[in-house]
This record gives sequence, structure tokens and C-alpha cells, in this order.
Amino acid sequence: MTKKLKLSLATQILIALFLGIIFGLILMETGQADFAAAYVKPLGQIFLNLLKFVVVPLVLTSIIDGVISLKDIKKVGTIGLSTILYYSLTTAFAVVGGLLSAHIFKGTFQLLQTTNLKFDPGKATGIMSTIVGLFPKNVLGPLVEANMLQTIVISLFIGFAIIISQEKGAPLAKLNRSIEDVFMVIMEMIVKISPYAVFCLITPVIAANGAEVIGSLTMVLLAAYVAYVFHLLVVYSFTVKVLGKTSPKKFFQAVLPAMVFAFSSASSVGTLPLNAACLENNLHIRKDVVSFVLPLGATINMDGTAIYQGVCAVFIAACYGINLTPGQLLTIVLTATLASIGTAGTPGSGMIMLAMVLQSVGLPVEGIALVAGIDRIFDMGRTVVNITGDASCAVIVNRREDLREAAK
Ligand code: DAS
Repeated sequence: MTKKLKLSLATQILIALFLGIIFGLILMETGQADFAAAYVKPLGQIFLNLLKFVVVPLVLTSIIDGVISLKDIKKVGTIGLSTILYYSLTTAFAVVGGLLSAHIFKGTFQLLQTTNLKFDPGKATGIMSTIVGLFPKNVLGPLVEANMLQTIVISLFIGFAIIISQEKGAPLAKLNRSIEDVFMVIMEMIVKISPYAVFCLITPVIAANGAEVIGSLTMVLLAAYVAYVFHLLVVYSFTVKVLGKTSPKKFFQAVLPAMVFAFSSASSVGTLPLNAACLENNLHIRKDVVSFVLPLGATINMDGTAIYQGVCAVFIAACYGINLTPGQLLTIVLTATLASIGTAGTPGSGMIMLAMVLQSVGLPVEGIALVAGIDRIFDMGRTVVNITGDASCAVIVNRREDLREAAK
């Protein structure tokens, strides 16, 4: 009996990308770009619609759940607060790094030959209106309009209210977790069809714009990896040395096995056990610190994903000939930092949240078509940054615990 060839999702996506580029070039050379736009692109639109369908309930429930998980922090006192502070600051810094890197490479991004641009300039707002616009006027409107920042604010209010209301909020917390689990399954279904989506999304782009856009894809990957490496080698070296009093060389040697596994698996959750073992065995980090900081980090700390979202937002805007305003850049920092709370530590989840970041500044979600084909290559690198950020936090929190015990 022939052995069923089971290709990994990554391999399927890369094959779909290759076939889509070849098919797109054939259609372009034979003057059939309109066929791609009329019959292939709509199939890719189905995938983008599904992304939009799943992103709001996923963000709403996962951020509520993320906030509820903070209630344990009150029990673990300073560990929790310093962990949350470190995660938030390094993620915000990561987005800024991604935005800066993308602006350096911006000149190399190929302008798309597209006229049917549905860009809503109304969303291009100033910083003050961005801040005021964070707060919802009613509970369903932001969810229906997919206003992501207001959806996040609603999640934060509900999450903290559940903690404060204690037993009264318990049924809602349980219901929220169940809804989140269901939408996580739906997200996994959507990620499973991504090879087909990649083919249908990249074909019309190549058919309309030619092979030049492949050059842009190489440059945007480079922009992301430059920002990944900078964040790893500069930011984490600084924090583990200054705050964790640990030699960066010793730190990276200790967590290297976990970094390699994260690169190949593109899954923070999948890397959790190995990351924990590296920290406990190679750096002798306390078990209670590791067992709190890492799972929380794999859920709400995604510096690599934040970098990717900053880079791709600038890339997609540039491809459509849009210059982002300071208010929009601030919105991207806010949204990508908060999006990391809602991003699952599984392959491809960062791309789903990219839809949210794009929507928050009125950029066309269709722009995801440009980067969907190479998402796995982005994902491998961003997951390495994600888990290394979690590990660096464990080193720093462990040092704080040492100091606290020494002070007793
Ligand atoms: N692959 C995800 C992770 O495991 C990150 C992402 O998709 O952005 O961290």
C-alpha cells in the first residue's frame, strides 16, 4: 500500500507559494491577469473573510481570559507585577523596532499596481483622537464594526470586572473560556486551509505586478529578521545583563536548544517544556518562577509577533502607496502590543492578529495577501524571539526573587 505522503503545513504552504508564483507569472505572460483577479482572487478573499470573522471573538475572549489569569498574580505578588511590566515594555519596544526597521527598508518595497484601493482615510487620525477613540460608546458596536482597539478595551474592562466580582463573575469566566476554546478550534481550521489560501492570494498579486513584487517580499523578510536579531542580541542581552545580572553569552548558550526548536516548530506552546528545562537545568532558575513566567509568556508575551506586525503594517501601507501618520504609528504600537495578549502560541496565529492591526489603522486587510505566502518564514523567526523574551523574563524575575530573599 502506498505510504500516504503527509507533508507538514509549512511544506504545503511553501509549495503553494511556489506554485502560485509560477501560475501568476504564466497568467501575466499570457495576458490573463484578469482571469486571476476574477476567479482566483475571490477564493483568497474567502480566507481573508474568515480571518476577519474569527479575529474579533478571538481577541475579545483571549484578552478577557488573559486578564483573568492575572488574578493569580495577586497571589504571587511581585513576581506577577514585574513579569507583566517587563512583558509590556519589551513588546512595545519590539513594535517600535519593527516599525523602524521597516522604514529603513521602505524604499525597496514595490508599489502595487492597484487602483481599487479601499483605504478609509477617516481612520488616519491624530494622537489625541486615537486616545479618545480607544473608549467604546456601546458594547456591541465595536465588535460589529471590528473596531479592534475598542474591542480590546471592552475585554480589559470585562476581564478586570470578572476578577473584582469574584464568584459572581465565575460563570461568565467559564463561558468566556469555553467560547475562546471553540474559536481557537475555528482558528486552527482556518490555519489548516492556509496553503490553498496562499495559492489563491499570491497568484493574482504576481499576475498583476510581476516578479518584482518577489523582490519586495525578500526585502520585507530581511526587515523583519534584522529587527528580530536586533531585539534578541541587543534588547535581551541588555536586560539579562543589567536586570538579570547574567552574562548574555551564558544566557543564549543555555536557551539555544529551545530557540532552535522554536524556529523549526513555530510554536511557543510547543517549545514550553524545552524552554523550561533549559532554564532550570542550565541556568538553575527557580521552578516556581519558570512555571509562572513561561506559560504566561507563551500566552501573552509575543515580542517577535509584535515586530512582524509593525514591519508588515508599514510594508502593506507602502505597497498601496500610503504613508502612515504619527497617530497611526502610535495606534500600531498600541494594537500590536495588546494583540500579543490575544495571540495564541501556535503556528500562524500572528498572521490572524495582523488583520486586527491593519483594521485598527484602516489599512486594507487584503494586504495580508502579500505576506501570507511567506508567513511561515516570518513565523519561525518571530517564535524564536517570543520564547527568548519569555526566558529573559524568567532570568530577571529569578534575580529579583534572589534579592528579595537576601533582604529577608
Ligand atoms: N507562532 C506563534 C508562536 O508560537 C507566533 C505567531 O504566529 O506570531 O509564538
